[in-house]
Amino acid sequence: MKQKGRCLKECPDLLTPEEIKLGLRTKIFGQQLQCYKTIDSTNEEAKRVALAGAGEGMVIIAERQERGKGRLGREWHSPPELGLWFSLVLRPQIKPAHVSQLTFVSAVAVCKALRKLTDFPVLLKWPNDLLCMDKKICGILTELSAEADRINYLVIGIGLNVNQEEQDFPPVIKDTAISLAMVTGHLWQRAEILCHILYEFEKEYLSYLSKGFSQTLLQWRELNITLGKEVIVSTKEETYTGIAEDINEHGCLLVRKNTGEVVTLWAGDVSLKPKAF
Ligand code: BT5
Repeated sequence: MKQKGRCLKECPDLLTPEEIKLGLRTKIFGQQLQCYKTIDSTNEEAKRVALAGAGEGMVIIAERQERGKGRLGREWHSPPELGLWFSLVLRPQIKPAHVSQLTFVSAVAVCKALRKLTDFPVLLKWPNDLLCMDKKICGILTELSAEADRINYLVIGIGLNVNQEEQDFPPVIKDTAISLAMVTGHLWQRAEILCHILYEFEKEYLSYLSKGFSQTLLQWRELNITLGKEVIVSTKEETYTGIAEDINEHGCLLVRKNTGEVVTLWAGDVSLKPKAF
């Protein structure tokens, strides 16, 4: 029996519009699609096409990114033909202040898609990481163009490690990164995974637009690894430890510092404090 998404020797792992469209079950997401062999960053290209008028649901995908990026200009390692590096153009009619909610909508959607595909307990780490076996398997980068009171467009970039082996990661992330193949012990067909993700993402997005953020939050709370844990918080200004108590309706993390003060965290890096033995 063919396992979902499993890569068989006789079927090459192609990431072409034809291959992707074969498995697409969405109405909007990915119906317009541009595939590149090499690009600077799919987020950058998505912003360019959005500026030129690309409609909601346009997907930009590349085999390889020369300048794949994370938050704060950090590098996203995007080697050729081993991962899914793609970006989606969205034009939601929501307040610009609510834009970070979309990062959570996409994280929940990708997490659900991967859990359905692999049966592995993929977990969410605030604000934009997906972890498997305590290592990062996927990162999400949301970028926004807005006026004071309305969104022009939003780009959500998703980087998912799929078929890398340990030696494919550079030394700097070798101990903290993992791929689907490393977790499951076999290679995957990226086009099929992409179709699953786009399907879950569209469902989650439409449900968010009609029902609001509260049900995303409920799901995020169920799938996350951050809440209730002792965490180390690093922001531009300071580093401190505390307990991650909850997230609020904007997706901010509420951290109780050891002094008792509760901090509302809009951005920053959070790592789980290792337990002392
Ligand atoms: C993120 O940033 O996790 C967001 C990554 C988004 C990448 C996608 S790929 C498609 C689209 N186009 C782009 O140019 N970007 C998006 P952040 O939380 O800042 O994490 C970045 C950190 O993750 C780096 O500093 C490394 O430590 C680590 N890292 C880099 N590449 C990685 C990889 N392939 N797997 C796991 N960790 C990685």
